[in-house]
Amino acid sequence: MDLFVANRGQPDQLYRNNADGTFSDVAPEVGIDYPQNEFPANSEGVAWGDYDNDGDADLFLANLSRTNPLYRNDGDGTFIEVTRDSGIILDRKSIGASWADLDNDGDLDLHVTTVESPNLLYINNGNGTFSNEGDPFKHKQRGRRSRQQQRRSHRRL
Ligand SMILES: [Ca+2]
Ligand SMILES: [Ca+2]
Ligand SMILES: [Ca+2]
Ligand SMILES: [Ca+2]
Repeated sequence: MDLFVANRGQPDQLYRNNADGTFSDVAPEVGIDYPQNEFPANSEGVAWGDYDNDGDADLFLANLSRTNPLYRNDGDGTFIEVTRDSGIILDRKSIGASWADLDNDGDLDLHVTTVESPNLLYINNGNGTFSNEGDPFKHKQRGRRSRQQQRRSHRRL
């Protein structure tokens, strides 16, 4: 079992289990050192999921720095950052993310929790790209508000 550590103020770390009771930080070696190139990413949310259905776990990071990278696992222990290619171009401060097959079509979709802005749902197109569906709960909230307004107006009558 390996261990991923999301950090604030310093680069993230991926600890590979050396199977002798010790761990080595291999984040730069495997390609998950994106934040080191610019500034610490302040990672808040870590979501592992096999979004391309090829049997290995891929990684999405929700970062406060507005860079929210998606790393594709290349199956040989290395990762490729595919954020732009995947269409998950998200320049908002984010604090959480989770994978789930929300439309029941066999591939993992991604929900991202952002700070001070609507949360976002990315539907997996099944070809390595995603479509931004916006905030999946917005319509329900709007409906609830209007019902409250209706109740208020009834009370007034
Ligand atoms: Ca995969
Ligand atoms: Ca892969
Ligand atoms: Ca799906
Ligand atoms: Ca799909």
